[in-house]
Amino acid sequence: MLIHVSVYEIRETAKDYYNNLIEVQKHKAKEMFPSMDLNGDGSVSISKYVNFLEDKGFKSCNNKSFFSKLDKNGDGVLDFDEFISLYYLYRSVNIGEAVKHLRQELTLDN
Ligand SMILES: [Ca+2]
Repeated sequence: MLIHVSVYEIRETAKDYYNNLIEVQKHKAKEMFPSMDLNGDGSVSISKYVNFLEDKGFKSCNNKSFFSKLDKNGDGVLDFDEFISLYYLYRSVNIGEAVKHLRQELTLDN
């Protein structure tokens, strides 16, 4: 059975996921954001994003297309809200599946 997961659905799921986290886990998410936001300007640029994911071994999603998908308002950086989607994918046991679906969607877009 093929379940198509759009970026929109991932964002919505990620939001619910985050809202349902206990405080300790929310704190962890808030701690992870500055680890990507190295100059502390409150946002994550494409280069910070790519370096971070490469560092963590996520080679399949450290590219500009994937970044653009997460960058909801299209301003070229990820703010904390947009970062939540990435955090969700990062924490999800189904990250492999999610990435596969996103890649399919990227292919369709092109
Ligand atoms: Ca943005």
